[in-house]
Amino acid sequence: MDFSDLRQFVISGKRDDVVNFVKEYLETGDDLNRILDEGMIPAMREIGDRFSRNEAYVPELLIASRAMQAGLELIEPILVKDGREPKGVIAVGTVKGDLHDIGKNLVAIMLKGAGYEVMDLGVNCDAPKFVDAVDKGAELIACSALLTTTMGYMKDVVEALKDKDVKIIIGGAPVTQDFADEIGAHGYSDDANQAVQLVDNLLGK
Ligand code: B1M
Repeated sequence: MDFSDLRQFVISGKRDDVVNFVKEYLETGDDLNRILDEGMIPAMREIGDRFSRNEAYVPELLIASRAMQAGLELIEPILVKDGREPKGVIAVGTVKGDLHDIGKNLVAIMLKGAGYEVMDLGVNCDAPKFVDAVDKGAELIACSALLTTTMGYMKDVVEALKDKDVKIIIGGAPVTQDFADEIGAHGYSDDANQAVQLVDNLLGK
């Protein structure tokens, strides 16, 4: 299967074409990861690179992300099977000041697909919101940031949770393992699939 058409549809924000491509791909029954890893994720990287070169602007980023989100909505019900006893409760959120949610949504979908109950805290989450999630039963916090200007806030989240019995993992394009170590997070992952393995390990599942 050639994913260049799909990449082009995402880059140019052609939502209906993305939806049709994903529907057709789903009928083949092939590996779902390919549609993400060879199609939609590299397309978002490409539009980001164009933005860096001043060849694309915020509206283009926005329509591309809406097109990708439409594709993700079709994939989610296939990955997520209901009716199982959850393996644990995870709260996912993008930190304060940051509105990027596609990576966070992907992490939420993969965790649900792996059998976790997910509390999706959304974007622009301040530290009290993460604390509240722990008070409501979250055993692990998964924090996302896409901006170098917002990743620092993850330290505030770790600080706010230091007296709680909870694990914290972080991720997002500018985040690294060194940064996770520096702020005292329990783990770091650079993609959504790896995040599931990390969560399994940290919660002993
Ligand atoms: Co923005 N943006 N953006 N943007 N945007 C980036 C991040 C940027 C790198 C683009 C660029 O310059 N090349 C740049 C950041 C530069 C920097 O800080 N170094 C940038 C900028 C500058 C901005 C604005 C400031 C632009 C402006 O207004 N002038 C602004 C900020 C708004 C704000 O948040 N306050 C802005 C706005 C936007 C839109 C709203 C238009 C839109 C977001 C829409 C949305 O999310 N609903 C947008 C987009 C789409 C992007 C790019 C193009 C794509 C991001 C994306 O969705 N990627 C991005 C360029 C890029 O990343 N190369 C860019 C696909 C997604 C699947 O990948 O989120 O990285 P990602 O998730 C990955 C991993 O990181 C990991 O798993 C996923 C893969 O499996 N992961 C985790 C993510 N979170 C995790 C959490 C975990 C574990 C793994 O658990 C702990």
